[in-house]
Amino acid sequence: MSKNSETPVKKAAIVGIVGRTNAGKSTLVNALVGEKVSIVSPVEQTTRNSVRGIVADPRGQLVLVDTPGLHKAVGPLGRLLNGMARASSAGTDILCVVFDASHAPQMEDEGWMARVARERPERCVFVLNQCDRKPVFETMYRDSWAAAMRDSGVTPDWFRISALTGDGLPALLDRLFDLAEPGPALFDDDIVTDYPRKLAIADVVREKLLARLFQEVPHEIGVAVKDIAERKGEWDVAVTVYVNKPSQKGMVIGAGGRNLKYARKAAEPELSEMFGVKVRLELWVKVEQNWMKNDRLLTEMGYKGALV
Ligand SMILES: Nc1nc2c(ncn2[C@@H]2O[C@H](COP(=O)(O)OP(=O)(O)OP(=O)(O)O)[C@@H](O)[C@H]2O)c(=O)[nH]1
Ligand SMILES: [Mg+2]
Repeated sequence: MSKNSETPVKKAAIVGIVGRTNAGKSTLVNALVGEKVSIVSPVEQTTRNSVRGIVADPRGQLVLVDTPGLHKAVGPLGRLLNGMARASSAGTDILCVVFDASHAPQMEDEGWMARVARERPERCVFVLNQCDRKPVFETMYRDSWAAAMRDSGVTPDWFRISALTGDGLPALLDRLFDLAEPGPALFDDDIVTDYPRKLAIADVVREKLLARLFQEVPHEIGVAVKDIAERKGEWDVAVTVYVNKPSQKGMVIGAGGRNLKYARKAAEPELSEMFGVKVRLELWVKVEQNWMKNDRLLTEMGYKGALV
């Protein structure tokens, strides 16, 4: 046997992580990467960009593409995000559809099943997430798929996991590497994401604000990093939080500025750790009516066009 044939062939694949909003896609990506690359919250439409997380191990490299979750579209941003969600299955080698198994299947879950049956991706896995919560509606998901698949001929593997506790993740990862084809790594093995730093900082600030805001306001805030002033080992970052209406400005700021203060105090240490420099944030709230229709701002936030 030649020396070459004994060397294990490295594999590579782009894995599209799709599913309904709040299924736990970003939590899963972070758990598989082993580091936080994508923000998480109980609020719908948390993820607003395609965020790539990179898993490198001796078997090769998986590029996990976290995407905005499909939801009942409200307003121009909602429609934009749903468009991104639908487009996200294109250009991937493996499609990984994530369901929240602690709730019965909803319209958006069945929408993904119908899409899989129609588009027949060559490689596809179905992930029942949140199995640490009881009851688990596995049978209902399998029945919905049986109704959707008809004669599509697609037979996805099913996995029961908890992205929160890590249960079931090694088996899922093994399967993803099985499905991956031999090929060169797409990114350096020592990076966990190629997400631009301005967008990453804005997302962490938005995550902290979402933890303090409820109901309609979260969907109407947009966060943009305006400037990063770098000194030796220190970054001063100017951040603008856009709201849609004057009444929302006070809600975002909070009594005596407490929401902004909370967001700053929670985000600064996390960002300092993430980038290995001391990060100081300056947060401003600005009313910009219909910012979600403003192409310049949407581009600045990475929701449209080329990334900043
Ligand atoms: N108990 C439990 N909670 C989970 C699990 N996975 C995610 N969650 C929670 O579910 C909520 C939504 O998680 P995300 O990862 O933000 O969901 P998402 O699918 O990325 O949502 P969008 O970005 O809005 O599409 C968060 O509060 C998570 O902590 C899980 O396996 N078990
Ligand atoms: Mg998400």
